[in-house]
Amino acid sequence: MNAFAAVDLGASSGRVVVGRVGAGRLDLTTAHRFPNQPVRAAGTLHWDVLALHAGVLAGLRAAGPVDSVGIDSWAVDYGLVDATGALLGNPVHYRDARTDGWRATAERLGEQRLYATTGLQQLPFNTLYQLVASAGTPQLAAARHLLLIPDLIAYWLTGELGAEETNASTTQLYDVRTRAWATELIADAGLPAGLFPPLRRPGDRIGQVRADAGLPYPTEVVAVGSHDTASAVVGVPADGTDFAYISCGTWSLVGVELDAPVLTEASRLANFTNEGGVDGTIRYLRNVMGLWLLQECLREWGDPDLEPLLRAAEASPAFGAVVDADDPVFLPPGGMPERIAAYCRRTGQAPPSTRPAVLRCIMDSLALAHRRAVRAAAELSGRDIAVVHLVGGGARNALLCQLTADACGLPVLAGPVEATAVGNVLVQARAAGAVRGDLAALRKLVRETHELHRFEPRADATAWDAADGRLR
Ligand code: LFR
Repeated sequence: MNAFAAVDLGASSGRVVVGRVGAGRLDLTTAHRFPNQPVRAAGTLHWDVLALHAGVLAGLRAAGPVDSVGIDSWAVDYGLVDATGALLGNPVHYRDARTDGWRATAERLGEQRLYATTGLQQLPFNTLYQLVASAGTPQLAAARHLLLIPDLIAYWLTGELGAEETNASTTQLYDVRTRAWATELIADAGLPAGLFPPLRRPGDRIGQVRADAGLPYPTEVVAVGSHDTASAVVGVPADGTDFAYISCGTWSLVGVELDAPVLTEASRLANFTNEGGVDGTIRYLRNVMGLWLLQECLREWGDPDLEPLLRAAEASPAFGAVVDADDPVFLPPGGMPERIAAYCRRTGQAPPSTRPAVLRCIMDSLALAHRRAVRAAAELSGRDIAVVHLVGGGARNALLCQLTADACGLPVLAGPVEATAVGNVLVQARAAGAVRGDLAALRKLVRETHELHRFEPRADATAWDAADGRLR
């Protein structure tokens, strides 16, 4: 069997997973897992990217001989390198407040023009707004190449510069119609055109791993859907096209897979994004705040055991309080239980008074946000949806899966938890000839090799309608 290493960097941890692929076989084992701890220094929230790279190298050593390595991570963030290839400072975390003034940039460049060109949702942390926020700094002046996080790790491993296009499509500097860098927009934003390296596609060979990486075996790096959500969507075990997906981890990415972008005014106003998927597909989706709300509460409470808390949340009354999970007040780190309470007070609701009640509020609110996004995706794209696939860490959370089925009024098929690593491995395996076929064929292999959990909607639609009404 062929073996492939998937490097998957997430907002709270990274992992190196080895996928063994053969006829009808797809086995994953985690070789190494390491924390990803953002660091605030001099008022700026950074990624500790050298610690991440050290974790990647340790993981690749632990993985043993592999045919190739594929790298994915969260989107939008980048490192800048100078003419000698040296990294200019630590990459800044997308949750840093430096982009708070993003609206002025959007207005200057024109919101409609931005959407018509890039098809991207407005998120304060889009690469465009991060770069504009750093205009005039010596760092930007010295920069020769912008490397998105997976491209930076690939550069360190191989010495090759490039920009993988699923992730490039999240920058708001990429033209979704021509599938190339949006050169006019880049110029109008006052950014140097030369900063953006040539694009590469999932499945492209990037290069041999350098000897000084110290791996005890020779291997090469192959481009995958380097935006983690692009890899996760490959790993969605859907049969046919009438499905929505929720890639549920720190974020919930909720949407459908399309052949062409939806660039209508209604779509722009609904803040739906058209991100590039593997094989030229479009990931038409919305960012929902996701398990971040839960993770931040747990962090604040000193990381108690989640299972008993979730059981207590399940037993707590439904709809005690609900929040709009998409409200930007929930974006920055810190003080999450208090921010939820403040939101409730502001909207005339009694704040949840126990930890299980806070968790229940989060679960109900996330399920409601999932419902709104699934329905809007169907409406705006004209796609019929018969089933919702929920993949990623959230697939372990039976309460959230059940509430999502109830709220959407659709069956939820949960799993795989490791959809991102699955998608990363499958794109490498196909490039190596170990599996063949289109996304449908890859997904068939995922269905055949992974157990899924099915959640049927329970008939209480009116209660969800009422809760939704409370938020409007
Ligand atoms: C999920 C994700 C989302 C992106 C967010 C920030 O991990 O990649 O798709 O919007 O992180 O980069």
